[in-house]
Amino acid sequence: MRLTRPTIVLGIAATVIASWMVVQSASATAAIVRPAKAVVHDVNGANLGTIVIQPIGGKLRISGHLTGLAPGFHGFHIHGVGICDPQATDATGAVVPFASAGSHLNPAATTHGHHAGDLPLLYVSADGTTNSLVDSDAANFTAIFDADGAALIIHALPDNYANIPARYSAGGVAGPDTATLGTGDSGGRVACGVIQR
Ligand SMILES: [Cu+2]
Ligand SMILES: [Zn+2]
Repeated sequence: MRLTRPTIVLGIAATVIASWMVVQSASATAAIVRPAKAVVHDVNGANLGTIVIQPIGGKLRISGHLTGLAPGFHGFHIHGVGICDPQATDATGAVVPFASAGSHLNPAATTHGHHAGDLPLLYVSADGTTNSLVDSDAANFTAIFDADGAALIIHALPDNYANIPARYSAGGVAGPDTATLGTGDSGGRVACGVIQR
């Protein structure tokens, strides 16, 4: 068949429209992944603020403003269970606030400092406020929104990310011990927020 000029023009137009429709449907799919959020409470139930978790370009942007925290540096992690119970108990029955949130989010079974849930320290000013903004490519919504969910936890103490040089060891223990490798010695859990869609 001999193609006329109008047929070729129409063919090109149809191709352009089809390409445009593919782009439109791809952006519509991306728009379905809405931000998650965590409303953070302290052990007394006071609302300290909200952290938003937004997927951007294959990373999670974790941002928010919190108040009512003790000044200084605090360990800050995503923990692997979405339960923030200030009256949670350990195996001995002792109350350990927010122990219900489990350990650091860690689907790849690595050591602390490499957990998917490990985040940079929160720095809290003398007025008890902090603005946090971090882009993480270690965590993702698949791990966060698994069957038992996940929670953001703020600790009482700074996190050392298991970065204990071997020269600090004593008594034949080389470098960080199991507690350091598990949690970075960031102490008790002072605030918690369940991550929700
Ligand atoms: Cu933690
Ligand atoms: Zn960790």
